[in-house]
Amino acid sequence: MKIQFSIAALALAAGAASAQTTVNDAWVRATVPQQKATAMFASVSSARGGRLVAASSPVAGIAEVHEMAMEGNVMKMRAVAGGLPLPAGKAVALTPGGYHLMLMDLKQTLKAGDTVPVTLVIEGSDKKRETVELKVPVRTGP
Ligand SMILES: [Cu+2]
Repeated sequence: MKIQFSIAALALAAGAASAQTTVNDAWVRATVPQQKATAMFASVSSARGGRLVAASSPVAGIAEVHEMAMEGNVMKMRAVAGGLPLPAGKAVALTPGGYHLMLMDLKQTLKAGDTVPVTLVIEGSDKKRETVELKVPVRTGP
């Protein structure tokens, strides 16, 4: 039992050492029944730089990176074409009113205290893809 635990810990440590993307302070905004969309917010940083090119979650039919932009004098959101740039070593904030990971076609109500699995795919400048698996807490606000 003790030996198995040590091996598992070693594997985790190796995974963390090779990962170049870190995600901090992730949360998903809670929804009310019948609500079909929400968003995930987080701080994402890539050690060597890359782009957040894809995302998915079992609770959503569609997950895509959005940005807020002024159209005339109306603030609208739209998908970020070509993925979200992650400059090397610099944390990129996904925040209410800014970039966010839009979760659409929701399959269930997300209540505060729930945990939502989210997968992010980051493409490095060397075109290698890294997958980051998250367990994201659901909250009513920041
Ligand atoms: Cu959006």
